[in-house]
Amino acid sequence: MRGLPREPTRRQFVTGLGLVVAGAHLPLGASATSPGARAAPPPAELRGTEFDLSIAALPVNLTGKAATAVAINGSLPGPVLRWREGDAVTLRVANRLGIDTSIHWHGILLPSNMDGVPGFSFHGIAPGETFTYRFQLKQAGTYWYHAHSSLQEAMGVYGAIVVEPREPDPVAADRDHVVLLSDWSDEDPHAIVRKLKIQADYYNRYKQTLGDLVGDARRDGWKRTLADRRAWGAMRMSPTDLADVNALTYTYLVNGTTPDGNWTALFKRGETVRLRFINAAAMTFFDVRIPGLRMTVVAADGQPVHPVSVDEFRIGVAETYDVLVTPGEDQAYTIFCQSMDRSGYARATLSPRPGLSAPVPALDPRPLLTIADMGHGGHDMKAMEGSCGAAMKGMEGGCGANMQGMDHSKMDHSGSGRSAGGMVSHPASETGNPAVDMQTMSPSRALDDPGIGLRGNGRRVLAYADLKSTFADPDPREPGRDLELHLTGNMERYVWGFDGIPFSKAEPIRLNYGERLRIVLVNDTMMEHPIHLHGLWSDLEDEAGAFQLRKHTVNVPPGHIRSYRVSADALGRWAYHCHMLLHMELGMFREVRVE
Ligand SMILES: [Cu+2]
Repeated sequence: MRGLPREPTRRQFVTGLGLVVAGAHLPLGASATSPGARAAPPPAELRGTEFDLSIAALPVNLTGKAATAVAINGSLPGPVLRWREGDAVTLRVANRLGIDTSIHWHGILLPSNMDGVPGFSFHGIAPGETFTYRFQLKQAGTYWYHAHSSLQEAMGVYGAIVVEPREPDPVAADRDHVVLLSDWSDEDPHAIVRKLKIQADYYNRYKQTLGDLVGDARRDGWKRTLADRRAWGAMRMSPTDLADVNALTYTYLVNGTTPDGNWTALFKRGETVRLRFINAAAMTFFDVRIPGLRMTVVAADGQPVHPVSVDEFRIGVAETYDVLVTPGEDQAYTIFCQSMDRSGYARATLSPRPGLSAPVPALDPRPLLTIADMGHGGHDMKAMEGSCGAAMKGMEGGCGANMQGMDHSKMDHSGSGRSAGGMVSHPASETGNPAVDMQTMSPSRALDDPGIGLRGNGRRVLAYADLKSTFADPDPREPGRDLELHLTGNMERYVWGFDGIPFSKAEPIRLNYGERLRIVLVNDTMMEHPIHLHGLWSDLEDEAGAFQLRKHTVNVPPGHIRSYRVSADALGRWAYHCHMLLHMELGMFREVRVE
């Protein structure tokens, strides 16, 4: 058909890159599949208690361009490791690279010297060496593993872990498929870092245009539109900064396969299929749905939850969700995973037979951050008018001056009821600190907010509030103390930290062995930060402060405050960091020492 506003390029076909022209979407049917070579061999599935893994460079071609991945056992992702709860597993990891490497077993409870973080109770694996990991499995569920050395994780060193329960699985399914999502760049991730250091919005080419401005003004009136633009301009930020790196650089993969390659999971009509979603991306959040099917979420981060039926869920970097689907028709269904910034998608197919495909939905409209998202305690656009929820350092004349002419009658400093976090104070280390470019003043505690770009989309979207562990608080002691940490950054300098301090200048966080404490995270930035504590569980609290959900990675959206309980029941030195790989690399990292 010639009716399309713009012909898609081959790269768009292959990579699932969204068309940049607003409103132009190409349904990707079977005819779009190119005969191009598969990028890399698919992962094998390995079972048992003894495993040999080898990390080496691997030539791949994912986008039509030759590139070099770093791969485990010659596949991207590495093999799916199927373990059994209670077993002791032995994993010999051989380094065939010219530089040090490592493997970290994400979400797995184990002794700290088996955790695989170089520098902490482990030296890394030198070139030519083989390191033997050995630990006993104390848990069941869906997890994953990845390198914890330089940026190798972004180059392909990751894979899925499925730990079968010792007792019969309470979740009954006829089939079981791993759906591992990732983001691939032909460009070396170190080059991406260099560009981000020079100009943080290098990869953000979705700047609002004059046309957007006129359109917004028609809709919202010039006064409001210009006030909004002026506020963002004063912040020296862009409301389109939803992802540091987007589909112009990344190709989004399902089990190592491009959208064009159409990874396919089989089913028979009426069967219940368990899909184990793992977000192994370096920098990408995905919004996942399967048009025509409801999904019942049964586990989060490997741990069982009370079943909740949804149309869509957002999966942060490093999170996992297990869902059940029961396809009632003898037809193909698309597993559609659009990037949070709507620049592209990963795509796979659930099908009764190989070779089928279903329509691929259009990308949703690209959401814009509002000033309210930055921490007024509500997420209604009106909440920004006349309010100053987020204070931007360097804003000329302060918030008041910039908000002149705005409607102060709508001022609402109470936020939105129970979800308002109230005013927060900030650590002194943030003051006058060039590594901190903004602070939230009144962060939201809301757990029922599906998140930017998912609100009111007509679908039932999962939120953290929907997820409740099937078990009671595993350590019902009241936390003995609170540890508050602020997630901070400066987008322009592309530096990240806790409390304005990067890892290189920080003291370890010391926990007393056996204590139960509360960690409170305040997001003082405009990006999402999925925070991962190694070695210990993060027991998310509900808005009233009671135990709700056991996780290993807790996402904190912009302008939000979240708290969880931690039992310091494993001695040693543990990594604690944002799982956005480049945020971690550029400072949002701490050592937690349990002693
Ligand atoms: Cu982060």
